[in-house]
This record gives sequence, structure tokens and C-alpha cells, in this order.
Amino acid sequence: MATDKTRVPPGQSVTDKWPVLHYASVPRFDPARWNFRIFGLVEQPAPLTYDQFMALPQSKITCDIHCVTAWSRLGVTFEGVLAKDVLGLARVRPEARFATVHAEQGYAANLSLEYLLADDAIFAHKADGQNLTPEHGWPLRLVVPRLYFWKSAKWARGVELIAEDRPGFWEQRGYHMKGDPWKEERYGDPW
Ligand SMILES: Nc1nc2c(c(=O)[nH]1)N[C@H]1C(S)=C(S)[C@@H](COP(=O)(O)O)O[C@H]1N2
Ligand SMILES: [Mo]
Repeated sequence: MATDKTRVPPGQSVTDKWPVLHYASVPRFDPARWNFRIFGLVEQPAPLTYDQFMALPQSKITCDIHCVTAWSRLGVTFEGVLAKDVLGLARVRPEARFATVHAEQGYAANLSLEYLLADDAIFAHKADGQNLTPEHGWPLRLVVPRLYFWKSAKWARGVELIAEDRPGFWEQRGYHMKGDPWKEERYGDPW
């Protein structure tokens, strides 16, 4: 099938593979200890157990993923809980404008709430009908299709709602605070 070029952001090449990219090692998953925290600027901080998280209403989205290292993979279907449904449980306060998504081993990514509350941002446990592999973020990863893939934290463990944007793991190391692939927001201003 020919690639629809209008789906590929500038400077990206399409691959049929799904590369594995991350800092540090693949964390071990212990369902008895795992929890998911929604905290910061919320009316009601909501810590969820694994069973509680998995019992939330399930959704599916199909999207393209764009890594800042220039590969794109088109048409992946993710299944899980929409981020807006997760955040709805804690009732986000009006002052919150950004979020830091926290993951295992200190990884974090910041993004504007506009992207996290959109209809296409999902905390996923399945990709293309199969459970995510540990390398791709099992038991739970964020997928934010409209931002470069480093914002899509694997092994996600919580969301912190904040008023002012604060750099996450890669953003502290020079990646862009926003990361829109259509604008090629790959790297931020030099410090
Ligand atoms: N927890 C965590 N999530 C992460 C990363 C990481 O280092 N740790 N790397 C990010 C980067 S840079 C990319 S490109 C994607 C890669 O996801 P994949 O390995 O499923 O392709 O995960 C993102 N999420
Ligand atoms: Mo990346």
C-alpha cells in the first residue's frame, strides 16, 4: 500500500517496524504494588490500584506515531483508558494548564493539558489487539498521537497537574517543551 504522504510530518521516514527506545532498563511489573496517582491541581487526588485502573471504561484509538529520531509508524490501534476519563476521576482544577506524566524509574514528560484532555490521548495496555510487550511499556503507557513519541511515557504511574509548564526528562536534556511533529519542534532553545 502506498504511503499517504500527507500523514507524514516533515523530516520523518515511515517504517513498518516498531523500534524500541528508552532510557534505563525495562522495569519489573508487580500488580500488587502498582498504583496510578493523579495529584497536584485536582479537587480529589485519586490513587488507583491496578484492578481499579483496568476496570475503567475502555476505549480504542487508531493513530500514527512519530519519534523525534525521524521514524514514523502509521496506523497503530491502541486500547486502554482515555486520559480524559482517567483525569475526570480526580476533577482537574481550573488553574491546571499543564501536566507532568510520571513513569517508573524517574522518567517524566511534560505536556499541555490541551493534548492530554483531547479525544485521542490514551493510557494504553494493548497495541493492535495484543498486550503491550514489556519493552513497549507494559503494563501501561501513555500515547499522545499529536506530539513526538517521547511525550508518550512508557510504564506510566501517574499524572501531576500543574499551572506552569515544567520540563520532563528529555526536555531537561534539550528536547522541545511542546514537541509538535508538524512544526518540527524537536529541540528547544539552547540553555
Ligand atoms: N518511561 C519511559 N517512557 C518513554 C521513554 C523512556 O525512556 N522511558 N522514551 C520515550 C521515547 S524517546 C520514545 S521514542 C518512545 C518509544 O516508544 P517505543 O519503545 O514503544 O517505540 O517512548 C518514550 N517513552
Ligand atoms: Mo524518541
